[in-house]
Amino acid sequence: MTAINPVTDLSKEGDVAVITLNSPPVNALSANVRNGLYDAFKEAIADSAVKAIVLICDGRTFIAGADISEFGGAMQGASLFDVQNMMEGSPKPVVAAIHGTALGGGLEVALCAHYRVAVPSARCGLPEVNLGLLPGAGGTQRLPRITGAEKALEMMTSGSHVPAKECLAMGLVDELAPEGKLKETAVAFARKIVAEKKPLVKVRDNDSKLQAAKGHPEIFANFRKANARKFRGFKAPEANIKCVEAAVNQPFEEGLKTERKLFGEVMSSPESAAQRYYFFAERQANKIPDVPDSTATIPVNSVGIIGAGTMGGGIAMNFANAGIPVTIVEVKQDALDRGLKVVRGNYERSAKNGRFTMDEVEKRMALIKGSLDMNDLKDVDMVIEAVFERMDIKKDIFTKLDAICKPGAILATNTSGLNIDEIASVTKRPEYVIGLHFFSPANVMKLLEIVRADHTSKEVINTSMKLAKKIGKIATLVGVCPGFVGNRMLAQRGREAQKMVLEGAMPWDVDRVLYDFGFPMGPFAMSDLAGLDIGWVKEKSHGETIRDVLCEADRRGQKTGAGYYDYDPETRAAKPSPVTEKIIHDFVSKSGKNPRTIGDQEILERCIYPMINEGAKILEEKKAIRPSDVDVVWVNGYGWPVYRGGPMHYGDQVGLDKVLAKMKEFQATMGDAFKPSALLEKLVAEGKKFADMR
Ligand code: T1G
Repeated sequence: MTAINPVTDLSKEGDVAVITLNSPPVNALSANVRNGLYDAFKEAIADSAVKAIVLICDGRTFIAGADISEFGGAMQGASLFDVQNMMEGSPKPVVAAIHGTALGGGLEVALCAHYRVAVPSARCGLPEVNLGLLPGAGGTQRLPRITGAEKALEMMTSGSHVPAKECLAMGLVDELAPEGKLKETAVAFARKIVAEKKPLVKVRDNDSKLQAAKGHPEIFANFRKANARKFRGFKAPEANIKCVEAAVNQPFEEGLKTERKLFGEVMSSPESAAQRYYFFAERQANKIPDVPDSTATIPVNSVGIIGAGTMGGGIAMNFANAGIPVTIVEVKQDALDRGLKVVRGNYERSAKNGRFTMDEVEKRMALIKGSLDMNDLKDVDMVIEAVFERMDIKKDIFTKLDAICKPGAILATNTSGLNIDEIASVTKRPEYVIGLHFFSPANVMKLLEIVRADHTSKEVINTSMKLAKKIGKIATLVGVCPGFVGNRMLAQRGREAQKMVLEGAMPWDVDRVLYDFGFPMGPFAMSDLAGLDIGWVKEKSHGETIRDVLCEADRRGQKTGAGYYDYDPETRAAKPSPVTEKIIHDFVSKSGKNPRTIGDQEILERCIYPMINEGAKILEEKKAIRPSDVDVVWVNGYGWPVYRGGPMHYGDQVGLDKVLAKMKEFQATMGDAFKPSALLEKLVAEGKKFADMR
């Protein structure tokens, strides 16, 4: 065994050289790895005793791509292309041995080997599109030559990690090795290639799989059309599609040039900068400075849920999906039956859509038990309360749970903004009380705001963070304050959206600006979807707000076919409503105000900048650990477009000095709702960004 460099070893199994990478955590193609590969291949190729070469990785995975943390910096060491050309041009067979994930540059390296062997648990993919990029090391030209154009389009624009068995079927992998026997299988495979004088297959030379797409531009046109909604706002998907078109219509080397040109364009785009920022933001969110990963955790093998409403049912599904038995407690049988029926309906719909079998539906339903007796929760490890947002009701429930539940059981609340310290104060175990704020639909939305109360213990925090990962959630730890992080900032946007309508803007103007910005839906369309009559009491309504007037006119949103918008009875498409327009005009003129035209830029700034400012206040008050956590909340819980990174990243991209100046301008004309936070003032004064606060 020769150590080529700190992360690369070269050894020999008889006449087969084995190059082993070991660069934790994911053998990313850092300068060290590229140098190691280059020198190791050079040595193995020059060694006359070597008849074949196997490339394998130690640790949890094969190469998971280029080292994203190197992007934006000056390129050091050997170039990836030199390594790839060395491999592909090798006069001796090169076999890539894949375990874990061969992703991005990692798969592109493997595609320069002459053969690939993988264990069944391995997965391969080109997920660069998730970073706002495209495969920039020949992957856009080599993958279609193996999978055909259509499969390559699907893989490169979805970023999917394809299981090894499917890769074998596609020809992306040549042989599967038994789990745990990858190296020996790859070495034997290499030896067989030599013995049988098998050809040194260069993927670049074989474009037979591309023939089917030649002269069929409709393949690309249809693909673009079918995904237009999904790709809206993103730059990278179109660049990936263009590369596959180049693979079909251009010779390999020309296609490579097209790839390099487009790679340069997306790499320098603000969208990719935002998506790369976001990649690390999500991983940072797991790290709690004063709660190290090694902090003890409490086993959670059974969960109780109070309330079988929309939230309770959705929350229960997350645990059943992870194989954790759940007991849902309700007060009335019909409410319980209704809740369990909704859960079964959700599962059956997933089975109908082919996500899993009806057996799986029964298996998951078997893990969800209903009860009308809170005492049935006496032995569970964790209880999550998901009832009506009233403090008195929550305090009553926590008082009872504190008496019923075993010592050491975690008592969590799904409140979306009430004071958790106050809830914890009615228990004798405030250190076991925590907020687990799920987002509706709770079985779908990825975000989980984990709310740390004054007495919540580190064990309970670490347990909750790890449990979030186990049930497939992206968690951020936040502090107790009204609305926590997400809803607190949402209120800023909501306030300004409502105010601008009272000043003359139409709801659909505000929604269009936020939709064009990248949100899936604007606040008024969202209200129509949720129902304008949530919390509205007919007897107490006297036309004091536009919403009152709309509800009094039985315009309660999509469910009544009209709200802020009119909804087409057939297609349910929303269209601006002359009725609402009249209601707003009458309401504004009755208030004595003169409606004015509000420009798109003002609409955007008045909706977004107060959110950024509120995010800064949240950081000032230490209700969030870092700016990127605020961004994780918004991207995962509130539809903030990931190609804009999140409100805090967007503030940095716009320039905090501009945000501050605009806030001050608005404050001068519209009052202290726009008062800049001290942190925003401080960062601008120091010429710093939120990104400098990490
Ligand atoms: N570069 C740098 N660091 C990386 C990395 C990468 N490619 N991938 C992961 N990490 C770090 C991550 O930040 C974390 O660090 C740790 O590894 C574990 O990651 C030329 C241009 C491989 C499926 O997009 O999808 O190749 O927080 O928590 O859940 O065409 O990581 O512990 O300090 O995510 O087990 C293309 C990105 C790059 C794959 C493992 N590749 N990675 O998931 O662990 S662009 C990707 C992943 C490219 C070429 C182009 C996942 C994973 P820390 P983790 P995990």
